[in-house]
Amino acid sequence: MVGYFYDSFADNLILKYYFYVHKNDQLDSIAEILDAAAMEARSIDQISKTRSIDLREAYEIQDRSIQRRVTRNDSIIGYKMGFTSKAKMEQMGVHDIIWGRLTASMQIQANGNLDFSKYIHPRVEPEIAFRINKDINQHIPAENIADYYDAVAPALEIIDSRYQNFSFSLEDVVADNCSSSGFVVGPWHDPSTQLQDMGIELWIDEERVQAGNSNAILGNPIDSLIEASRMMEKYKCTIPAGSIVLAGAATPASYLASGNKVRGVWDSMGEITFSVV
Ligand code: OOG
Ligand code: MG
Repeated sequence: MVGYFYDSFADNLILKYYFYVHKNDQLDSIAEILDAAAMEARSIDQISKTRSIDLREAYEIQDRSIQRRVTRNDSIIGYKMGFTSKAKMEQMGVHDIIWGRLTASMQIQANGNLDFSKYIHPRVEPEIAFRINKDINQHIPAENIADYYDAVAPALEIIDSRYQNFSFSLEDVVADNCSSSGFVVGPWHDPSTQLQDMGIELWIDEERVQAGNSNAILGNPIDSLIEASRMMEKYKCTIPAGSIVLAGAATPASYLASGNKVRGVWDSMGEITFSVV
């Protein structure tokens, strides 16, 4: 009897170890596939069509795929929130707040150029950025959140899902670093800038393609930073002082084409432009 219990206990451990090693290898290989797709600007099938991954595993894949860039001398300089507005949730059919990482090589200078050949099917969306001045690794209550950033700025995010047709499940998009592939930050403003009820427009060439209001971002863009802090606690991560945090788009995203001149306009924070070349 004792032997039987011992044996089944040992078998169980071996089985658990086997699944652990196997899962670990699987997460690594998905991270490698997503990293290669991003680097080669090549779309791939949705992961969820052939493999079942849960949300924690999706964040683990995201972490590992971004770490692959870091080993190639890129560095994480910020974080992005996604699906913080109804406009975005409805456009993409995903209804949970997500977060991803921004690396130095993803940054495009204001008035600079975006090289279209490095993207698959890029879209642009208007956002608001926070500059963090104190590590965030736990849920920060609303009354203290102002202690954690020292500037705010208008920002544009370039998203470029690595999945065909920009279609994905929640787990797929998280594994794919929440589609993030570029961002432009405009001039930094005083942290006391009123972020609520700010009109935001997106222009491509001579056409106004999106018009919205900052209240679309969770009712108040600051709430997106609070959400980011909650995520950091949940996933045991830290947003270090000095990081940029993007609050999420206030409007749906618009597709880019070679030759486009893109302009975002924020009431009381000015404009950002870039060109697609
Ligand atoms: C996912 C990223 C969502 C936002 O601002 O809501 C996002 C996507 O739309 O592909 O960045
Ligand atoms: Mg975004």
